[in-house]
Amino acid sequence: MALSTGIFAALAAAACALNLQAATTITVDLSKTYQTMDGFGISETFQRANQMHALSPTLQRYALDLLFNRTSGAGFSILRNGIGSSPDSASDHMVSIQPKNPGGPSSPPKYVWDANDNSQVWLSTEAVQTYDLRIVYANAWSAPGYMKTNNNDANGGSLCGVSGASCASGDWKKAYAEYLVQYLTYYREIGVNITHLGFLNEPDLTTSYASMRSSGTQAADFVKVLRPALDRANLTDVKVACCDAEGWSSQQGMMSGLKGVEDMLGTITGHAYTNAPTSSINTRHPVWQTENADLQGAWTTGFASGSGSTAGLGLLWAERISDAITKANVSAYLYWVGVQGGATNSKLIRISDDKTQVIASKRLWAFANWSRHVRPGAVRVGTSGSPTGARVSAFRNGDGRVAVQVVQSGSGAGSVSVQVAGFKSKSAKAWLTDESHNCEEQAATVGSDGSVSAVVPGKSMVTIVLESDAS
Ligand SMILES: *[C@@H]1O[C@H](CO)[C@@H](O)[C@H](O)[C@H]1NC(C)=O
Ligand SMILES: *[C@@H]1O[C@H](CO)[C@@H](O)[C@H](O)[C@H]1NC(C)=O
Ligand SMILES: *[C@@H]1O[C@H](CO)[C@@H](O)[C@H](O)[C@H]1NC(C)=O
Ligand SMILES: *[C@@H]1O[C@H](CO)[C@@H](O)[C@H](O)[C@H]1NC(C)=O
Ligand SMILES: *[C@H]1O[C@H](CO)[C@@H](O)[C@H](O)[C@H]1NC(C)=O
Repeated sequence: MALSTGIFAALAAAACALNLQAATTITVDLSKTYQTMDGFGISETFQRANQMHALSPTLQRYALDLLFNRTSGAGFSILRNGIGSSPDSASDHMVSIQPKNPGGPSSPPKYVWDANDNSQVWLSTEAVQTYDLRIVYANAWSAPGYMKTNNNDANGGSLCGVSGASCASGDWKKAYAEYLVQYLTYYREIGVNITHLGFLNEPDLTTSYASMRSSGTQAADFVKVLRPALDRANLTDVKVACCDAEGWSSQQGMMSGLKGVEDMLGTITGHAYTNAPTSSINTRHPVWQTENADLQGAWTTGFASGSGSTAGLGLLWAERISDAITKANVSAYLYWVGVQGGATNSKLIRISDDKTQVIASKRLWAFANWSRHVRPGAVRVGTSGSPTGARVSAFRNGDGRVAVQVVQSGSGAGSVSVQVAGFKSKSAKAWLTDESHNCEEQAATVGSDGSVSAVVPGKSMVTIVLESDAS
């Protein structure tokens, strides 16, 4: 290895001390293409954005940078907002833009807009205007209670008017569609274009917070009304997302009911709680994993070890993202919450109890390893060869750069030589995340044949980015 600076020499010495085996060759095949990526993201729903907004200006900026900055943070490309359905803002409720029944489904609507939306207006504006985030996914957990069979936005119930759900008050499908269009219109008026719209969250779960049941067929009944309502409002570019089921197989199970509205849908969305994304969903649309987290585990900042819940370790999340992308064909992977207080791993970044600190976990840096270098529009390409114990993936970005991820779950250190057919690397960089590094640049050596070599420590994630003469 031709190492020029002291730190690289030190790294090489460390690598030698680890007694490296011969380099493993990873061959990237740019002619074998898979899904196109939309990216990575988080949510600040249920008033979590209020917690961020309440921080001191310095900490607020630090937290925003950690989420959206491509050089000092994760560079997330997707923000998932919550569309309120509650009659009030008590506890962590997301208040509806029509908290009171206007008198029936065909009565003139009585919308109320506070231009704040639990600080999601502030957060979205920052993300879009300061950090150039382009994908805003607005997602309703439920319709307001008066539109539902159980007259409550919580505790399940169904939208009045979908098959098998009739109500004395009438059919609310069109009113719900127009209500969602109005929410998007408010955002458009303040300069934030919502690009994706979801009308269900975990429709397979009845719970004490905002929740609404739906089968695939019932979702299709509503999509037939929602799509034309969006088009009438000139929101033709907005993609309808469905259905954010609680687990992957549950979402797979809803697909047959959606067959008839395939043309009206834009994105298929599922969560990974009850079942992980390990196989693809049968659709021609991009598929997103839109919510997953170590919900209740004790707070940990560790990568491969450390105190707290092992389900929150960064390396585990790097592995999960890799599997969802390579096995389940996902175009996006979202954690649940980005920033909030509290002692669990339900978020990537913790606000300390005294609110004087914002603490990033290694989960954030695991996401950063993906998100910074696999940008919206990147196409996943074929690879062969992998160090023992590692997961390997590769993408060609829109700017021509090729990003290769090596997630090494094993404890053995090694080195890799990346070869891309028909692509002569001009320069290359590698970034390391492990117990002691957070996406830090390390040595990547371009050989005379254009291949690139880098060290992959045990229990680490290394992203290698190659730039060709042509790119
Ligand atoms: C991102 O972070 C870098 C490094 O701290 C900083 O120079 C840059 O201004 C930040 N970008 C934005 C959009 O705030
Ligand atoms: C939002 O979309 C409209 C219509 O396509 C477009 O005219 C406008 O420039 C977009 N605004 C932003 C901030 O991207
Ligand atoms: C939609 O666009 C058309 C053509 O620009 C315009 O005439 C119409 O008023 C728009 N409708 C709405 C609801 O904005
Ligand atoms: C993967 O997703 C893309 C859309 O992003 C789709 O066209 C393709 O058919 C999917 N492949 C598999 C194997 O499901
Ligand atoms: C991945 O995350 C680790 C933090 O553990 C960091 O050291 C490394 O630089 C990251 N890699 C990239 C490519 O961002």
